[in-house]
Amino acid sequence: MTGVDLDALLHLASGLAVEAGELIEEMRASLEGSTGQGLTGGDLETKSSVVDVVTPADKAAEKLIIDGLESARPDDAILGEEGSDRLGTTGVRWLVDPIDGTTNYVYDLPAYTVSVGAELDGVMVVGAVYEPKGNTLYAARLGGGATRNGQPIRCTGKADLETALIATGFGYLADRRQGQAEVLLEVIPAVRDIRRFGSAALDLCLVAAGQVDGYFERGLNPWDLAAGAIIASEAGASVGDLRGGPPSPDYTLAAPPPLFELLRDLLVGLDADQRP
Ligand code: LIP
Repeated sequence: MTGVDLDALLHLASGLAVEAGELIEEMRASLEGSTGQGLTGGDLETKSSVVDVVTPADKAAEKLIIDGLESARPDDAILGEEGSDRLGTTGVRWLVDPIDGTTNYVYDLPAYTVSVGAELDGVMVVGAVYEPKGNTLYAARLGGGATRNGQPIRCTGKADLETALIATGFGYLADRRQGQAEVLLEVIPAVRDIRRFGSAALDLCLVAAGQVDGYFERGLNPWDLAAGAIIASEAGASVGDLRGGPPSPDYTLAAPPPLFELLRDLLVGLDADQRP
């Protein structure tokens, strides 16, 4: 990983995440005004299902971020949720989710974020997640620890299931949600409680900050999890799938090491990554 200044990558990711967050907040008023019924009342574009919506703010925020990346680092690869997909020659690939938690954005609920992460030669090296409603920036670079608004953060040391507060999420397809709910039916009695915030990037940052003990979800896209995963791991959490690999669309699990194994064993026993 020689020759790439990770601090410079993190500075770029953080600046663009905050700028995009400010843009989507500015856009909210005009978008709501255009529909007259708030964003939920308008004819929003959909993707994988009728509940997988995309707004003009998603697209505008992704354009702002991509333009900024291309201006600063024109030879990097980029993958964005709203269609950006370009190859690069530097070994750096950016993974961009312009609004993670789009449903929350549409309903004006607080938990939505802008997520900008970068991998170098396939290894996540920086992550920036900005939560505009709370003006909160989570950030990390490989080997540099994790921060929230510039202050160091650490995951909890939770080592038991019974008192663990666990975040999770559900997909856009009904059969996927059915399988996730069946798993949750077995998890809920085993833990303190469940939280469903609606943004994977935020869930991972809350693990990093010790505001939940663990998080799991099946079916995330690479851009959902990229930045939050390194923020959680730099805050001391184990982050991976259920089979000894890195976090992936198959499964993403994040928790302090003792709890990670307990949750993994529980989820493997439920075939949580084998369901639809
Ligand atoms: C969201 C994820 C969340 C998941 C939602 C959705 P999006 O991403 O961050 O964890 O439960 O179903 O996939 O679509 O808002 O970028």
